[in-house]
Amino acid sequence: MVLDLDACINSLFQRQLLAESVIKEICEKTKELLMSESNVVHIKAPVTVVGDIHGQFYDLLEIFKIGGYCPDTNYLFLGDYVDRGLYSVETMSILTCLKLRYPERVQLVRGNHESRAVTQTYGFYTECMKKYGSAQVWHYFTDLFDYLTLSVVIDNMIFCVHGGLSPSIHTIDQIKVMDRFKEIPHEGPMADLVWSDPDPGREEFAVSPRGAGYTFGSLVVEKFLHENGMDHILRAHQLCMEGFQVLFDDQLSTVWSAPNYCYRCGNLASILEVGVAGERHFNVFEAAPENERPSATQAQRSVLANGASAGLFAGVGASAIGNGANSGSSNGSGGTSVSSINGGADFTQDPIHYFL
Ligand SMILES: [Mn+2]
Repeated sequence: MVLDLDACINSLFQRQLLAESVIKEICEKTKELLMSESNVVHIKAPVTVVGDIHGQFYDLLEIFKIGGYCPDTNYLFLGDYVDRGLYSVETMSILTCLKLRYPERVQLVRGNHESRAVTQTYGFYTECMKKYGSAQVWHYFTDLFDYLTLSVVIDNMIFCVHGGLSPSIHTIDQIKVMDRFKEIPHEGPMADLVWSDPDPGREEFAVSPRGAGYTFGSLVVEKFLHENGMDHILRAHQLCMEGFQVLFDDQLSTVWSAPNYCYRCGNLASILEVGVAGERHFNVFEAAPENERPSATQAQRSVLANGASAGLFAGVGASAIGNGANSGSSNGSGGTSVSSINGGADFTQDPIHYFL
């Protein structure tokens, strides 16, 4: 059977899951596509930049409503597509389809949650088990994660990454020669790119309270931009109550795209529109109204609609709906990995860890 990506995208927009065999094929094809991408993908403005989504699929649909649909709007997603929210599967499915359908117009950067260890603890693994009855879909997507690029440069001016800078990376050329096709290591330059955070109270690098990556200050940012001939760093990874934050005399921005994070933080979200002249505009938005009642009725409707839709349906009910935002903290091995990433702290005691 020929893969009909437009049909897949349509059914996802109608809140219907794809069949496991379809996800397998999409992931295999997308891996091939990503394999040829550099660790630093160069793109041109205009582009709309999206920060953390964390499985908040209804809010992602809102983003397309606000920012425009593909391929009319070019998108750069900065990672953390999965975990925390109730719809990581739908979120990853639609983003993967869009990347495969419009490879030049959609860029997907890897976040620290695009990892086997982290997704076993923070929801994605459990969600895959609930929605498909096996871990296959989780395997397809987490294998795909190993191929996601690490950074994007817009018009040779704006360096974009999920987390931030690394004490062992001085030039963008150094990123280009890294071996990225693997699980995110616990330390080293690849870990730093997805885990680090800016610290406006400092000038240099310091140990990160996350237990992975570093915090970095004003001098680090200035030096990196100067040495690489760039004028801005754009990243995600940190909850911003106003949806975004601009630091270091307009040299670094954080964009956060999960409104009312975990369905309870009460924060705003934003997408950042970068114009052809390099101008930056944060488009701020609130949580989508659909989030208020992700009811069992809704899940049932989705199952019924799926049953009649030409074999795209997964065959297992969308039963993760209504199970609470943090469904996945029970996996022993995942918990151990993440605890060690976090310097031994037992984050599983706290239902929401804003640090991750
Ligand atoms: Mn993150």
